[in-house]
Amino acid sequence: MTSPVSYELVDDIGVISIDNPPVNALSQAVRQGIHDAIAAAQQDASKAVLIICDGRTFIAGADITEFGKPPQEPYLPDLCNTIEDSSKLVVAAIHGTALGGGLEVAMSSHYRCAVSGAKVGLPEVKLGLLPGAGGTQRLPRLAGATAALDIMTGGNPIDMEKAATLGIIDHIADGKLREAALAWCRELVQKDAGRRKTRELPVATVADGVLAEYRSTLAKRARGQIAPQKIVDCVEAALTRPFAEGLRIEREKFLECMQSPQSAALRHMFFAEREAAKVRGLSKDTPQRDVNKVGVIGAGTMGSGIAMNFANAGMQVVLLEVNDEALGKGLSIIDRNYQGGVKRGKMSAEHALACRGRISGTTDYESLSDADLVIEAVFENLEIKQEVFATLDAICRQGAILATNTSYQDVDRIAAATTRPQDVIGLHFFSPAHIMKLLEVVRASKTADDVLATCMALAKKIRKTPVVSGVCYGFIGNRMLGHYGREAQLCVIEGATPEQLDGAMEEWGMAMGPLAVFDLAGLDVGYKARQGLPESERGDPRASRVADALVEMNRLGQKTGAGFYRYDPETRRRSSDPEVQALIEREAAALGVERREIDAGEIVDRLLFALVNEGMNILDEGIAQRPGDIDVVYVYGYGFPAWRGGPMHYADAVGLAHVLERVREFEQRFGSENWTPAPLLEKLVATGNTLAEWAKSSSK
Ligand code: 3H9
Repeated sequence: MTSPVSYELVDDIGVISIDNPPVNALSQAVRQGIHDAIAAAQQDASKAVLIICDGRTFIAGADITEFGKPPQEPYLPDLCNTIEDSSKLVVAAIHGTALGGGLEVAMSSHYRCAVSGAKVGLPEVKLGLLPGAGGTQRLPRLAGATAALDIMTGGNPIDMEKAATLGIIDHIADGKLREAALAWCRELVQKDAGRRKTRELPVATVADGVLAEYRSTLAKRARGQIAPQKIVDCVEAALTRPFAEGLRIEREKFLECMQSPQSAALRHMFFAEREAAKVRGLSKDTPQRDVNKVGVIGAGTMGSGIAMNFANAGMQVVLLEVNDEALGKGLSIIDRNYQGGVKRGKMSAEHALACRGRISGTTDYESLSDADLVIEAVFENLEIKQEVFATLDAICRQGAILATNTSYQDVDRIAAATTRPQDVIGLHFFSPAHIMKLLEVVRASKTADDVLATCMALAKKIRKTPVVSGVCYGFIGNRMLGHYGREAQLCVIEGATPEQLDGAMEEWGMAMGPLAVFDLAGLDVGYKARQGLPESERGDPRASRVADALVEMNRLGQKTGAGFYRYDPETRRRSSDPEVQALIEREAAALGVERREIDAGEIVDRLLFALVNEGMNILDEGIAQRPGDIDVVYVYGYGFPAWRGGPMHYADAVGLAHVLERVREFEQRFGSENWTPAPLLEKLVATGNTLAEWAKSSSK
């Protein structure tokens, strides 16, 4: 097998080139190749050594696919020390993204140059890890402890301007990187620049209390996560101990992180997100339709947010409403959102203006006749949606993609209102649509392959994380949520207060408890959805008693200042409300429920295993392609903590046998209406398989 690393002498510079697509990850072969090339350079006529990469990027990190397997020599921390100890001067030349182990290799080099568009970062924290090849010790020496903490605990890459200011990059290369870097190497040799070992640089001390303050901020910002706190421990070691001792501490903490369930969950999410973008049975070279002009029907909160996504990605958008007043309201929502983005520093005023300039409004369907994609975001009512699609069928050009943003309705029935069901698809955005990352792409029974392929690619263009769902009531996310929400509300009827209920879920890691989420979304949304269903399909009638009563009292949630909680009009802080407690107790009495203490363990298990059990049914029916897709839906759309890995990974992590045991116990206690073990769960437990194993075998 040929090595992904080559070494050659270009005059008096030894050039180490790495070519390991797609992102030049530091696999064993790459590490070995660099190791051998550095060894060769010690013996030859080179005066300096250049490390450079082919393809789209400098090394983007350790090879994540090797994690969890027995480690193979040469180990990355040793390789970094070998580079730093080289008797020949070593220069790293960066393009694309030098991330994780990639930046650690660069920081072990004696000098670093980069093209101006490159980025550097230490994103290990996003995998539940810390930089484990000297990064926690070298970065504080180059950039100072505070900047290093920001970079390592945030995990986001920084641009060259910042990297150069912080002293991470020494030289910005103009023109072609290879030539420019070679020229700079020669300049360094001529100047007799000498080997500048990062490990020998002093670390500037920080004021008393800085680390303690950092720890307490992280305890809130990264609640429940272990890696960020361990990064602070390592920086403390960099500040107070000799380099070698710091490296030893880093190694110890890195291994603790690597073995943690949190890192396993986050690594699972990394691959699940990328896997979700792939549609089984759809070949990579499925043709795609051109989408330049987008129509959005309905300028409510949802439609306005949807329009912004496409404008932000450079497409022309026409927003349609029934009358000028509604249209004006929608356009002012958009103006406010852009102003908010500029105020929060998310985009420049010029960029916001350019994006806003791509959105125009209309009340005339004819304006959509030349659109390449039209997304309907009107009222959640099947008949109204069918009418809209019949109109679109009459007006839109042949080949236009007709999408519905419905959260619940049957996309096949919507498609049947047209003469071109092959062009119809569901694009389910999550509120606020210009911010939330998730996009459920609903493949109806007649959706054409090129329509699906186009929408998956388009999702990436508008910076969403797409997940394909089949057609069913609520698709993946909301169908499962129905079960989670039911258990939440039943726990409240049976004895938990709203604060206990939400507190238990937030303590476990959810961004927000379910009742607070209902209040945020508006209690009228669920109310209307329930009213739209025949009584036989509304689920356990006891569950929604309190929510229905709240809506009837015009307590619709945050928008009316009160729902399950009261909200401070200024800060939106929630507080408990004795009136709600009295209502809950009245409803419980009316249902003949004797209220009892419910502990956090029961709350968490009932809510999460209700999700998991329904997730199993969704997999069995082929609504979701794989368990990881469901996890992506929950992490990106429902505030599920990524470090728990999504509900399906969580089920594997606690053990499917345990999940089944609890589901059976709940079936006995609460009845089989709500708690029938999913056949797939029973099957997997009977065969002793995990969901991950099942997913692997069913993808073959
Ligand atoms: C680390 O370095 C630890 C060290 O401190 C210490 C060690 C001792 N490994 O994202 P994309 C695959 S931890 C293996 O779609 P983009 C990815 O799965 C690491 N595979 O492209 C996908 O495969 P497929 C720290 C990797 O252009 C393909 O490459 N580094 C790795 O949108 C394309 O990926 C990171 O955490 C990897 N490291 O974005 C960086 N990275 O085509 C992680 C990617 O089969 N990577 N793949 O689905 C990224 O953030 C993005 O991939 C990157 C490119 C920004 C580089």
